[in-house]
Amino acid sequence: MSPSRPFYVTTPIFYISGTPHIGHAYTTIAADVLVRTARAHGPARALTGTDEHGQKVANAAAAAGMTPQEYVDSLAPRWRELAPVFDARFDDFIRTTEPRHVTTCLALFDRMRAKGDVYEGVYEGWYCTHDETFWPEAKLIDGRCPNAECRRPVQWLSEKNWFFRLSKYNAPLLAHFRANPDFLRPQSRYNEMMALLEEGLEDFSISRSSFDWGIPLPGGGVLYVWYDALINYISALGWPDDADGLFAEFWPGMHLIGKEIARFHTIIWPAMLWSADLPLPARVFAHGWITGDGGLKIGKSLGNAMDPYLLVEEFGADALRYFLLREAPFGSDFSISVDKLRQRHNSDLGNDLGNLLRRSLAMLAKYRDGLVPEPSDGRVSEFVADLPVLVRDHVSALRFREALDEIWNLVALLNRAIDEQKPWELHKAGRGVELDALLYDLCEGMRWLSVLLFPFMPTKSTAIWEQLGLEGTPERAWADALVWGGLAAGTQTNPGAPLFPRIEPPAA
Ligand code: ME8
Repeated sequence: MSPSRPFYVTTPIFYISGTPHIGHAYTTIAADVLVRTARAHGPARALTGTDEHGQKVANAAAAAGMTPQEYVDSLAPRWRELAPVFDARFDDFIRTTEPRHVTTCLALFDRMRAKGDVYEGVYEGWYCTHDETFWPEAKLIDGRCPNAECRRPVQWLSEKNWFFRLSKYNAPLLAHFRANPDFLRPQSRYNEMMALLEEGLEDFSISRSSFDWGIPLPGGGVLYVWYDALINYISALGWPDDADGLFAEFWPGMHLIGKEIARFHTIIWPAMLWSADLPLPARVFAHGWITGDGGLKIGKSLGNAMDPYLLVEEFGADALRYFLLREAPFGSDFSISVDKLRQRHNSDLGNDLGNLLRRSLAMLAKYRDGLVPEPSDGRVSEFVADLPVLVRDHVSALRFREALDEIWNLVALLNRAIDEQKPWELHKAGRGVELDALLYDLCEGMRWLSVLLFPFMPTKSTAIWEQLGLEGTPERAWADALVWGGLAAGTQTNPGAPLFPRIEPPAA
């Protein structure tokens, strides 16, 4: 996220036949916070989308009595609406069944083949048709499928397929990892991938000939679904037909993924790009998992805390966004529960932030008819001087929690200023200059909060902006907006509804 380079972030493309849940929302929200922060500093772009090929999709379509295309078309809208529900704003949504994606996949395949990295071979092994999985001989149990819920007989299957010479990129990948420890974060995932690289990589099949729901290859067969899926990150930038456009501006980008797909993104995908003489992704961050409710009670009004739509209904998108990024370090697993969410909603958001706005604007209304006094240059201006850089650095390094901690230090400072300086006493004692200085600090401090919080809580930070009586929205270039004294004297504030009205637990 350097000021000189345009910023590009992607989420995984989600399996179209899956059900959107809180984990998908998590990656989507994190990508949105990243790109909103980046947009405050220069050109930035975010991509999400759907992964629509593969045998499972074909089977599900058949079961639903539809063609695969009809089936994926019927499911795409529910994934398209995922980001907007969480107030996440993506520049593009790619579907792997779109012609623009097919063109890019075939062009990449041709490049890799021309390089001598794609060759024909026989893909064979023990296959369980029910599970659609190849099993190594050593894994079979009494010659049957090792999946405890299946245990059906397996068959020897042999397919003529295209293979990618992944082994050729083993040494370059090792060197790349060693020279760029930040290529994959957090450290735990980096260590895991290093272990795989040290073990050695084998070539693997990048096409299938036993089914046909995929991108067809000229000589027969279809592309393997993961090979096809990874390419979405550059097909959405128009490579190769429009390689001088978005691709030239935004590639290489950064991939945000869950930890289970690190191997595809940091070993296979970079090798594919290398083979096609294209730049590797700039960075990959493999975040942790949201686990079940960890045995914690789920409120009666919510059947399932993992359903992100219900959570948004109950708490609003901004509170959910805040909770997910404040609750745990981004690389770690964590569990969520409605109780924890409610608690953070009521304390951090309602008491700390919401009451700060309410109290400050109420005092301004009472003592100064709601008009912002002359700018002061006191303690708060010194405190905030480094804040934009700190917050931006934390966000760029995916330390969302730490970024919010820094912002909350300002919230705490402003609340403390009220408690310690007691504006009601200043007023009673006729100490008007000090009262003006304090009221200005509070209003200007909240203007800063509104700008800094915009990437995390776009709707509520806009409400703060509006209650301060400001025009437009807090979506601004930080370099211009975060200058102390930006709030003009005489601005008529406009107190409104509480930001985060208290949410009571359901009656027992
Ligand atoms: O893997 N906690 O798609 P997918 C946190 N199509 N994040 C979670 C999560 C959880 N419990 N569950 C899912 C695929 N995610 C492929 C990707 S990319 C070229 C192809 C998030 O629908 C997380 O980002 O299974 C994870 O990597 C992704 O959803 C998996 O989504």
